[in-house]
Amino acid sequence: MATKPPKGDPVQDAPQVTEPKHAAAGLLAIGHTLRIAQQQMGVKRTALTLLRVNQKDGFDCPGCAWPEPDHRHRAEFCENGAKAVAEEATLRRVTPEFFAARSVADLAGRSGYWLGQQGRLTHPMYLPEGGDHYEPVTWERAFDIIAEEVNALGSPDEAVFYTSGRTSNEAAFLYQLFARELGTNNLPDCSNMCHESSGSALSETIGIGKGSVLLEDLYQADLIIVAGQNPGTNHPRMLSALEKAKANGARIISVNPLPEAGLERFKNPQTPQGLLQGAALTDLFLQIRIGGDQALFRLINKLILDTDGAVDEEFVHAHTHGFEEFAQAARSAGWEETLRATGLTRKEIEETLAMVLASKRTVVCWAMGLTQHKHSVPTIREVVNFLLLRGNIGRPGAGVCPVRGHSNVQGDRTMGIFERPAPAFLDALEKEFGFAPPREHGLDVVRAIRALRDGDAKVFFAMGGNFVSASPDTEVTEAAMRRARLTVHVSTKLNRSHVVTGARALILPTLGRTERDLQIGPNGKSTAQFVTVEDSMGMVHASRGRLAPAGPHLRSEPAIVCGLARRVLGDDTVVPWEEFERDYAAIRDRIARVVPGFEDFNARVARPGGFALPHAPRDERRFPTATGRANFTAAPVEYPELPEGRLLLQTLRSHDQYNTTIYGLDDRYRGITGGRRVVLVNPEDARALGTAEGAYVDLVSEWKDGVERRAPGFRVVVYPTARGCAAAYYPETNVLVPLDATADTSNTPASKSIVVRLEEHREDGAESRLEQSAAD
Ligand SMILES: Nc1nc2c(c(=O)[nH]1)N[C@H]1C(S)=C(S)[C@@H](COP(=O)(O)OP(=O)(O)OC[C@H]3O[C@@H](n4cnc5c(=O)[nH]c(N)nc54)[C@H](O)[C@@H]3O)O[C@H]1N2
Ligand SMILES: Nc1nc2c(c(=O)[nH]1)N[C@H]1C(S)=C(S)[C@@H](COP(=O)(O)OP(=O)(O)OC[C@H]3O[C@@H](n4cnc5c(=O)[nH]c(N)nc54)[C@H](O)[C@@H]3O)O[C@H]1N2
Ligand SMILES: [Mo]
Repeated sequence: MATKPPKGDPVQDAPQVTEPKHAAAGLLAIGHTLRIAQQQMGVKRTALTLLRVNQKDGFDCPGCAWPEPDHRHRAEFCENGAKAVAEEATLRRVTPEFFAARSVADLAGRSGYWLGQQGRLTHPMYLPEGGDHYEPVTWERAFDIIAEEVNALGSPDEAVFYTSGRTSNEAAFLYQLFARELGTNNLPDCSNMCHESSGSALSETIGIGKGSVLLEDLYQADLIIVAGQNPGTNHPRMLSALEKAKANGARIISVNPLPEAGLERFKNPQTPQGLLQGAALTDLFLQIRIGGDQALFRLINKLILDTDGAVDEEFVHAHTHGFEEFAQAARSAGWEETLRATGLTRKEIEETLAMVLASKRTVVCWAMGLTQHKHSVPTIREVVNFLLLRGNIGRPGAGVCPVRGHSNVQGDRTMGIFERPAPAFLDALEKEFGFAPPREHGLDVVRAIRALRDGDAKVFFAMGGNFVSASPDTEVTEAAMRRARLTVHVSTKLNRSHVVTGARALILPTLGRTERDLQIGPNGKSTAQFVTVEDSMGMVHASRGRLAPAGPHLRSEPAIVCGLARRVLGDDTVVPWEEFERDYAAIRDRIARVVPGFEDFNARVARPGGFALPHAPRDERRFPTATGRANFTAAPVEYPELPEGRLLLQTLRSHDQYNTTIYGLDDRYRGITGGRRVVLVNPEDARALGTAEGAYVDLVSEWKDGVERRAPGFRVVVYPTARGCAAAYYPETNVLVPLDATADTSNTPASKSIVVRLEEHREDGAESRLEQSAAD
C-alpha cells in the first residue's frame, strides 16, 4: 500500500488529517476571518470593506445567494463571505509585466490555487495566434478582434456566450440582449451545472422555477428538512436563520451522506452564549446513501397516503392535478427497496414520518446534493409531491427552498440568461426593442462543449466564471476549448480558463462588486452607478461598491457589453448602447418594461432593502403550469446501482474554496488541512477494498463509454460517510465526470454520483488494482 504522498507539489499535496468537527460558526468567526482578509487587503481596507457587506447602502456579498434579513446585523456576513470579499479586494495585481515574465505554457502548468492567488487582473490582454505570451492590448483593439472573429462566422450560432452567476442584473440583461440581437440563444450559464434540475422540476410542477419561501417563512416553519446541502460552509448565514427557526420551535431533519458540522451544532458568534456552547440544530440526521432521496420521499409519501387524515384533501382537490396517478405509483413503494436505496433503518424512516405528521408548516431546503444526479429532476419532483400532499405550498411557514449558489445566479435567469427562453420573454423583448430575436433553443453547457469539440462552435465568450475548471470531463473540455478560433474571458482574477485557450484569446479585466463604478454622462461629468441583484428568495436590491478599482483600465461588465455590442453589431443595431453605458437607470427602465415583476424598477429599488418579486404559488396559491394547477408527478423510482468493489463518488466543496477559486488548503470542519487531494471513504468500505487511512490511491471512474478517466494520487481519509459512498473535492475530480453523464431533462452533469474504483497509486505510472481483502 502506498503511504507516501506522490511527488506532486509538496506544499499543496501533503494533507494532514484530524477528527472532524461537530459545530460550525455562521457569521464572522472573528480572528480567523480577519487574518485571511488582512493578508489580502491590509488592515485599513479590511475594516472599510467588511463593514459594507450586505448593508442597505453597501454592496451585495459576492459569496452565496442567501438573503439578508430586514434587520441586518452590523456584521452581516460570514467567514466565507469575508474570504470572497478579500479575494476580490486583494491588493495583489496581475500586470502586463507578470504575463511578459511567464509564458501561457508555464501558467498552464500551475495549479488553480496558485493562479488565483496572484491577484487582480489590471489590463486587457491578448494572446495572438501562435503566440506564447499574453500581451497588453487596448480595449478598442480587443473589441476589433472579437468583431473580426464573430463576423467571420457562418452563423451567429457558432458563437457561445457563457455567464457565471456573479453578473449583475443590468449586465446580464444587456448581455442576453446583445446575443439575441446578434442572432443566437447560445447562452449557457453556471446554472446549467447547478440548480437547473430544480428549475426543470419546479417549473413543471408549480409553474415557476424558483423557491417559494421568504426568510419569514423559515422562521415560522415547524419542520425544516435540509437535504443535500452543507450550509456551514456554503451558506453560513443560513445557520442563523435555522437557529432562529429552532428558537421558535421548529424541528430540523438533515438528509446527507455526510455528517456536516454546521448542521450538527451552530456557534453563533454574534451572541456570547452562542460562541461558547452553540445550539444543536439537527433533531434527526438521516445518513442517506448518495442518490437515495427519491426513494426516501416516495416511501414517506406512501406512508402519508396510508395515514388517515394526513393528506390535505381540500388543497389537493382545489389546487392540484395528477393526484390519482401519483397515489397509485406511491402506494407501490416498498420498505425493502427503500431501505436498500437509502441505507437508512426502518426506525429512522418511522421517526421521520412522525415528525412530518406532527408538522403543520414544512419547508424543504436543498442544494447540489439533490441536483447533480441522473435522476435529480424526478427526485425534486418527489419533494414537490411530498409538500403538495399536506398543502405545504403557498401558505406561511411552508414551501420549497432550493438554496442558490452564486450571488446573482437567480437574477441572471430572470434577466433572460437562458438557452431556452420562454416565448413570452422573447415577445416582450421584440416589442420593446423592435428586432426579431431568434426562437430556436440554444446550447447549454454540456451541448456547448460538444459543439466546440466537434468544431460546430468557434467563438467562446465568458462573462465571468472559470468554464474549463467548472465543467465536467476536464480533458474533453480542455481539448474542446483549444479547438476554438477565439476564447474571451471577462474576469476579475486569473484562472485556468485563461491558459487553456483557442487559437486566439483575450482576457478582459472587470470591476468587482466591491468597486466604485463611475461612468461619464452626456454632460461629461462622471456619475457613480449602482447595479442590482436578486437573492435566492426573489428579493431584488441595489449593490454599490466603494473601493477604488483595482486599476485604471478596468471596465464595468455593462460597459464591456456596450462596447462589444457597438463594435460587433456596427450599424446593425436598434439598441441605444451608448445611453445604457452612460446611465444604468436607462437599462432598468427597459428591464421594467420587459421582465414581469420589475414595474417601476428604478423607484422601487431606491428603497433601502429593495423589493420582493411576485411568486404566484407563494402569494396567491396560483400555479401557472400547463394544467393551471400544481402537478403531482409519478416517475418510476431510481437510485444508483453500484457494481461490486466500487464506490459512488460525490464531488463537493471544501471550507476553503469558492467553486474553482481556492482560498486555502484547509477543510476545517472536516479536519483536513494542508491539501486537497483527499478521498473520504467509509471505514468498512476502506477495509473491504483493502485500503486504509493514509494510503495513496488513484480514482478511476467507470462509465459505459469504456474511456478511462483517472485522477491520480489521492490520500485516503477514513471518514464517517454513508456506506458505498465516497467524497472528494471539485474541481480536481472533474476529470472523472463523463460529459455524457447528465441528469435527465435538465442535462446537469451528474457530478454527485460517479462510479469509481480505487487503484493503488504508483509513481511510475503503472496501474494495479487494490487487492480485495479477505473480509470482502
Ligand atoms: N464558501 C462557499 N460558498 C459557496 C460556494 C463555495 O464553493 N464556497 N459555492 C456556491 C455555489 S455556486 C453553490 S451551488 C452552493 C453549493 O452548496 P452545497 O450544495 O452545499 O455544496 P456542495 O459542497 O456541493 O455540497 C453538497 C452537499 O450535499 C450532500 N450530498 C451529496 N450527495 C447527496 C445525495 O445524494 N443526497 C443527499 N441528501 N445529500 C447529498 C453532500 O454531502 C454535501 O453536504 O454554495 C454556494 N456557496
Ligand atoms: N465536479 C463538480 N463540478 C461542478 C460543481 C460540483 O459540485 N462538482 N458545481 C457546479 C456549480 S454548482 C457551479 S455554480 C459551477 C461554477 O462555475 P463558474 O461560475 O464558471 O466558476 P467560478 O469558480 O465560480 O468562477 C470563478 C471565476 O469568476 C471570475 N469572477 C469572480 N468575480 C467576478 C465578477 O464579479 N465578474 C466577472 N466577470 N468575473 C468574476 C474570476 O475570474 C474567477 O476566477 O461549477 C459547477 N461544477
Ligand atoms: Mo452553483
